[in-house]
Amino acid sequence: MSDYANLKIEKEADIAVLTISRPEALNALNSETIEELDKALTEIEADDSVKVLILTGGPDKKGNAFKSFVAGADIKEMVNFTAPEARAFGIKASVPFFKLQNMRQVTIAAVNGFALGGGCEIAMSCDIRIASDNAVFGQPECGLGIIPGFGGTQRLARLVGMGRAKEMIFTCDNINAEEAYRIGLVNHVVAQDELMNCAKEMAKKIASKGSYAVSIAKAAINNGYDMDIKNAVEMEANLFGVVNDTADKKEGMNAFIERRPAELKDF
Ligand code: DAK
Repeated sequence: MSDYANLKIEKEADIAVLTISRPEALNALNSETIEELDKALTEIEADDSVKVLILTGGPDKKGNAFKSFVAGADIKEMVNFTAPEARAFGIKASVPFFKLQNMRQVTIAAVNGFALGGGCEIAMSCDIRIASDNAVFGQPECGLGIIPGFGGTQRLARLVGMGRAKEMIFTCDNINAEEAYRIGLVNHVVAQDELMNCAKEMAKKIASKGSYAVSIAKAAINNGYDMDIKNAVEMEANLFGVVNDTADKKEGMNAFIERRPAELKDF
């Protein structure tokens, strides 16, 4: 993997951990970080050995690892944007955000502190969110005179329902991890020192399944979500036909019949 100024990538077996690291700005997303994210996600997606990606935030400048996941887009960069620059920034950022959502690997956000604005939005672009018990979520953009622009007006409503999304976006009130769990914004809340273990255990469990099947299931869920049910179920049937012809299907089903563990080959 390449070297990055604001990202760290570590690999443990078939799991990659991508850490956004701008200690001086609570990991806020500036243009450089967004460009790096795009490049890193392209590299990770092309790496056959990676089955699950965990996204997290690095420590702040005092070394506190649970201060911030991502404190939003970089306000100090955005403050002087012209309208064309703001538009270009949004277009640039939409690419890695969609990559997280649609890449073939499963993406898990391990949310270790503030997930505000673009931080909440990047977590929502991942497949699954696990939060430390001190995590804070919010969409403060309307208080800055802007609106969520990395998909927040769309993904938040899809995850928690329109009423709760509107309340969070219009009031700019932050919510804590328990409330985020209660409304379905996060899948699990765990103690701070359990966060990475929990994310890695889930990643290992997902990686132990047929990764080709998992990636096709991810595509089926994502693509079907905005379709009408009839077309979505037809699309699912077509994808079922694709996985029906794999070595993993033969092995998975024969292993069940022969009462032995399956040895899946990911194709
Ligand atoms: N940008 C830049 N710097 C930030 C930052 C941010 N989002 N958040 C924190 N920092 C910096 C602080 O300025 C401070 O730097 P120094 O003063 O030490 O140099 C350092 O990080 C530590 O922060 P604090 O001193 O403020 O730490 P506290 O514990 O007191 O407070 C906090 C933590 C997270 C509550 C506070 O820092 C805060 O409220 N931060 C801003 C949170 C926020 O409003 N985030 C949303 C940003 S708006 C677009 C698409 C999307 C977006 C924009 C455009 N287009 C399509 C064009 C997205 C917008 C957003 O995300």
